[in-house]
Amino acid sequence: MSINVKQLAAEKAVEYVQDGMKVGLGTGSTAYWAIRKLGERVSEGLKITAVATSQASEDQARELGIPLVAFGDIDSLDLTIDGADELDSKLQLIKGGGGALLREKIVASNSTRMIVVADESKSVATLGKFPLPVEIVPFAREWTVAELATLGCEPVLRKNGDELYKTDNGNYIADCHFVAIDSASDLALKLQGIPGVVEHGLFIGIADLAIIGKNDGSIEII
Ligand code: ABF
Repeated sequence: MSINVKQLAAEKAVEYVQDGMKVGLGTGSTAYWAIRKLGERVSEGLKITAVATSQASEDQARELGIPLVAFGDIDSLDLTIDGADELDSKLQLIKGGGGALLREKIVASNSTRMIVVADESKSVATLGKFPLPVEIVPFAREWTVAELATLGCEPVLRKNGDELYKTDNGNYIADCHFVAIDSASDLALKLQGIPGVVEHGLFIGIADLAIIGKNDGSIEII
């Protein structure tokens, strides 16, 4: 039987959750396993409250009986567990492949600690092979896409069938093909300077720990 490395990493991360914590629930197929394990621990008596980063995670948590609160009803979170599309050795991340980057960044930034959970294919020397998701305002989409292209990437508006993909916040996503990002922090500053950009998928200085499930069944912690 092959090992589920996403599950391995996610379940290790859930060991960091303690009674009384306010927990941010990530999105995606790795965060799914963390939420599942949390649900198990809640059914065994763990007392937590949680904030979800997407409708999908909220639905899963509700089904498992994890007590949920709205982000606006709490001051801050203790711990967020979330996946990533790419991560490097400095714990810089690309996120947003699942489309939930804005809420993910808000929740992670308001958490005392963020743990990234991933399988080893996500770990890279240089970020950028995975197209960087950038959430943009529909009103200015052509102009914003043209501005993104001046940063040296090929932006492609994400689609859902024949329609443009809409985030949980009603915005569009431009997937920016860079190939390699030399300085993630410089790029983050440039992206923040484009008015039509709502948020981008570079997470810099946000993650505190990465738990990586490896194909040989071991776990690497960065
Ligand atoms: C979310 O889910 C993301 O920000 C990232 O896009 C994605 C990772 O997905 P998976 O764990 O399914 O590979 O965490």
